[in-house]
Amino acid sequence: MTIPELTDVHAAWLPPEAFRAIGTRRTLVLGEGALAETVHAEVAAACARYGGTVRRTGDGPFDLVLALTTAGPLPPVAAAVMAEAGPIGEEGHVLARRDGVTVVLASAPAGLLYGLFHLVRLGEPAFEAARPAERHEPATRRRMLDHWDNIAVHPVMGQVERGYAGGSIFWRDGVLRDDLTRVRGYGRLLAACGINAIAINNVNVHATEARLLTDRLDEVAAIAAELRPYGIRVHLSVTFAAPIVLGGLPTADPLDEDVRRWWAATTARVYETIPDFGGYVVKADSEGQPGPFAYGRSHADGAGMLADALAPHGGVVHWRAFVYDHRQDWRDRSTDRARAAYDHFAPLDGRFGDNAILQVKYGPMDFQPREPVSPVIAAMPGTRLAVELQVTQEYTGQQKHVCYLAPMWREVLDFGPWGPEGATVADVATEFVAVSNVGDDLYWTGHPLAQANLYAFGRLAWDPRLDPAAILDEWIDLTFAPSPEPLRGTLHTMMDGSWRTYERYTAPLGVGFMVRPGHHYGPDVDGYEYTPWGTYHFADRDGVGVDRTRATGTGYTGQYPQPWSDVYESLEQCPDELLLFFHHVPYGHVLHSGSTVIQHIYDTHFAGAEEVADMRAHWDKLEGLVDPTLHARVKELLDEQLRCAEEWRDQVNAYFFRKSGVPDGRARRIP
Ligand code: GCW
Repeated sequence: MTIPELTDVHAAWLPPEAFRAIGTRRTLVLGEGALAETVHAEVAAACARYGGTVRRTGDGPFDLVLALTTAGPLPPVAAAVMAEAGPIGEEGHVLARRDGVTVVLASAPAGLLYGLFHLVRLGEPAFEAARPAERHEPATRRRMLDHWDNIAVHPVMGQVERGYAGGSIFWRDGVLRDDLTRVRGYGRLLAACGINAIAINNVNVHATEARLLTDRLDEVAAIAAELRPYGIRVHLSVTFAAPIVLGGLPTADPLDEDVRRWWAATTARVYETIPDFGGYVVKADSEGQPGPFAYGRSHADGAGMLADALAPHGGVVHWRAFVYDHRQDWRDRSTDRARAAYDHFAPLDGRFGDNAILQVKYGPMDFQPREPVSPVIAAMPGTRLAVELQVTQEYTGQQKHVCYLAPMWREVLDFGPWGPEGATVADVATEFVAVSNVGDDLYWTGHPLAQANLYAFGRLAWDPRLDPAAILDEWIDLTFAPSPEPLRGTLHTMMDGSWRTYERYTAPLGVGFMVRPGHHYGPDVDGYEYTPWGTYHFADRDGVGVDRTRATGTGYTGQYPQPWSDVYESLEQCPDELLLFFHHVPYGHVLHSGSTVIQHIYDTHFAGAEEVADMRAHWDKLEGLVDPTLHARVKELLDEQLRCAEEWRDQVNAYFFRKSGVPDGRARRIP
């Protein structure tokens, strides 16, 4: 096992400096297994740089002991910690410091690896005061990223669908990259924030990519080999039509015996090649992808067939709930895209097996900067649910805009589907999945500050109760180590509120979209208004918003349990930030904030653009305090963010001024 030396890419949150505290110590690594070897190699590399020592046996003295509880005679200090700690879960670890020795104990090698990265996050304080034994365990077993990478460059979507960070780290122009060192480095970054699974290819599975399941399986195996030393299992997006397009069968009917046999045999071959393969991801009957509806079968039938093929090998299927009519008639006011996932899936609760996981986007539409939480999450108590987030910034500035998303995810995770006192989304979700924002870019994520979103997703997937502001500081401290002031505080100020800033200058009050069709960047208020996509705002001279009430609208509010069903139904109670998602209101409607809807639109759009100007001014002050290339990249992107925010401001304000004829109460210039 060698630590990947990446010279042509930014170190992200693992610069050498992050290992200084460990690299200057005398360390004992006790335990066997591939991931224990990784831990040893990491410590050895840090010691080679900073002058410390690492041993696999002996009496010490040691400053740091990283040990498996099964590793035979533990040094007395570690044995004492073990007695205090009690049982430790498979990926968990216990951290303590006593008698001048820092001890990390785990019952399995994966726990040791996460314990090591915990020390990296702590830095020097891990070796200072005594600490009682603290136990750290992930909240969920699987913490997963989905890549929407293609093998062959797609004529419209490119190498990575909704990718804003260059090409794919796996494939280039139709072939697997020769040098996969960066994939290994990626695995290392992911392990350091707690992620342990990746689906490597796009859920829209095109002809070339379909073959990863069969004759291109060696490519999947090669990627898996790079990620394995960091405890990451590989999953594959497969096409539901695989028995036809790869197997030559006349049907893909999930209840057909030949089809079922084909999947069983094909899956067995996958496991012969990749014994720790994670499983399949499926987008079926969605945006043109094939699925069980063609055979009059349900999504439970489809998922069940794949779950059965995977079960003997310990694999899982992630079945996406993103199923809706993308060819709707905009004149038809009865069809509501927001209703679709619930209408399709809620009746199937209890029909997905133990190794089938229903993967639900956090909102009912499509990764907008503001949506209510999907009602599917409350509706399927008998189903394993993965809540899907989007780290790639499709609708949140495409990695040209600073938009730190963890505060939005915090709101989603804290939402109580049965009311503020009850269980939260974080309690209900079996696991968290997010669409990755990584490509072959120098900074991994295009915008260097977009790395924070990837890091924060991993940390929240590990512990969904973490505070986004604390995660942000953790990320800043690691990435810009030693991050002196004013660097630390300035970055925090720029990023912490950036999602709300983004919300202010884009679509108002939860109505969503208003983006340019197709690529989804920049404003176009009516861009989707007369299209088949089901994403409308219904603005006219009198008002704006979508009536989703039971009384007079699409009835979507009825998909929520109480109290939300009534809260969202009620014009008086509906929270301001979601008002236009649920109600069509006159421009003069007065919000809880005291402002009218039209004045709110003007005020937030002026404020949002001003906040971006402030952000840019803050960044200018950091010149000379961060790497000049990174500074220049962010500066250039902030110029673009400001240009774009002003364009949003002016288009949205002008649009609503022209529709409503209501002037700005503060008489600012609206073009
Ligand atoms: O947000 C939409 C994107 C599509 C994507 C789809 C999905 C992969 O615009 O590009 O397809 O969601 O989640 O399947």
